[in-house]
Amino acid sequence: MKKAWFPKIPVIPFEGPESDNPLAFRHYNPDEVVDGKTMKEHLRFSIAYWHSFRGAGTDPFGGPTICRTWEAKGKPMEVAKKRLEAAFEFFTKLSSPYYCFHDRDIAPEGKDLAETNRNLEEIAGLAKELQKATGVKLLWGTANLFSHARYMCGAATNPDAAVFVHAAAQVKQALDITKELGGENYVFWGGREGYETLLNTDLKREMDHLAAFLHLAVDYAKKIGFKGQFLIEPKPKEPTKHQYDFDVASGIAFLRTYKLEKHFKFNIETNHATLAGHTFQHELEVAGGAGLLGSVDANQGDTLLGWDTDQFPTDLKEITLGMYTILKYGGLGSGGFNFDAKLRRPSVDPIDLVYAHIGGMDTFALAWKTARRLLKDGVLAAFVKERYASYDSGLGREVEKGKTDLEALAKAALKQGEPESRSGRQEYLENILNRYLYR
Ligand code: XLS
Ligand code: NI
Ligand code: NI
Repeated sequence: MKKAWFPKIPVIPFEGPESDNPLAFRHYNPDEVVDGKTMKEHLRFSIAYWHSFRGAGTDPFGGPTICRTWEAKGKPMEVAKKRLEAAFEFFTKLSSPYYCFHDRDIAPEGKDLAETNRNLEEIAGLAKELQKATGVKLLWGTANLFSHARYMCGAATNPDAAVFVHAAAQVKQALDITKELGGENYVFWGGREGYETLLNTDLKREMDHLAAFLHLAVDYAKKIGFKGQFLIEPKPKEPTKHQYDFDVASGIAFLRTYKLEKHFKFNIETNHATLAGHTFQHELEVAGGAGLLGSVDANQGDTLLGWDTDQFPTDLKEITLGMYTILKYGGLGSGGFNFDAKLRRPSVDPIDLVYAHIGGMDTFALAWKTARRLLKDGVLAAFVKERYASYDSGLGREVEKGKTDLEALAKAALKQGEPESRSGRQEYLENILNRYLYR
C-alpha cells in the first residue's frame, strides 16, 4: 500500500491480561491456537465500513465532527480510493480477518444509475486487489436501500413499483460484487421496509412485495452461483416507526409464511435486540432454537437512550451470555462478529477508532473464553437438564412425543395429587455466572 494513513498506529500486539498498554490486546490473541484453530479463525471479527470509514459523527441535531486526512480533498472517486486504502491498513493493523460494506459506502453515486454502477465496479476491483494483498476477506455485502430520498417510503415495500425496480437493480449489482469479492454472506437490513402510519399503508401488500423481492434475490444468487448465506437483520423501528423484520420471532414467521426459511438465517444485532424489548441472548436463543443463527452485528445500546446508539461493545455480561448461547448452538457457521458500532460524536481522533475496536475485540474474546468454560463445565446446562427431567420419561415423555391425550392426562392428574413446588434457583445461578465472569 502506498501511504500509511494511520502512521502512529502499530500492528496491535497481544500482550495478555496484565498489560496496561492501551494499544495492545489483553484477550484477543489472533494467532493463539485453540482446539486446532486460531482465535482469528474462531472469532471471525469484521469491521463495518459504514461506521468506521463513512461515519462522521453526525446526529439528528448536528453535522459532522470527524474528518479524516484522506477525506480532506479530491474528487469523490479519488477520495473513495484513498478511503479504501486507509480502511485496509486499519483492518490489517487490528488483525481483523473480515470487513463488511454497503454498496454506497465504498463508491459514490454518479449522475445516474449507469454511472453509479460503473463507480461501484471500479472500486470493487480495487477492493479485490486490496483483499488479495492483505488477506482480509469480505464477511458480507449489502445494498444501501435506505439513505437516498427515493427510498423514503421503502425499497421493496415502496408503494411505487418504479422504486422497487431501482432497488432490484441495486441488489443485483451488490450480489454480483459480493460474489466477485468472495463474500461469505449477504445481508438484508430493511431500514425503511415498514411504515410511518397505517393511514396510507397496505401492510399485507407491502409484506408480499418484500417477500417477492427476497425471492428474486435468491433466484438470482442461484443463477450466478453465489453460494454465500443470505441473512435478515431484524430491527423493530428506526428509521421507520414499525419495521417488518421486527425481531427474530417475527422474522421467522415471515420467512415461513413466504417459504423463504431454507434460504435465510439471521444477522442479530445487540442494540436491535434491546430496541425490540429483548436481550441479545434472547434473540440468539430464538434463532438458535430454530436452527437459523447466522451472524452477529456486535455493538451495544444505552439503557437510558431510546435509539440505536450502536456503541462499541464493552458489556462483558451481556456478551458472555450471548456467546454462551451461540456456542451452545454450535457457532455461527459462515457468520462472524461484525462491529456495527460507531464512535461517540466527540471521539474525533483516528486513535479513538483503534481504542474502540481493541475494546470490542477484547470484550468478545474474553466473553468467548468465559462462555467456553461455562459450557465445558456444564454447570448451567446440568441445572437446566435436571429442571426438565420429568419430560424424559413417563407422561412427560408422552407429551413431548405427542402420544397422549387430554383424557389420559386428566386421569393422571387426579391420581398424582398437587405437584411439588420446586425452586428455580435464579439467585444461585446468578452467583455461579458471576463466579465465571469475575474470578
Ligand atoms: C442499522 C443496521 C445496518 C445494517 C446493515 O441499524 O444495523 O447498519 O447492519 O444495513
Ligand atoms: Ni447492523
Ligand atoms: Ni444498528
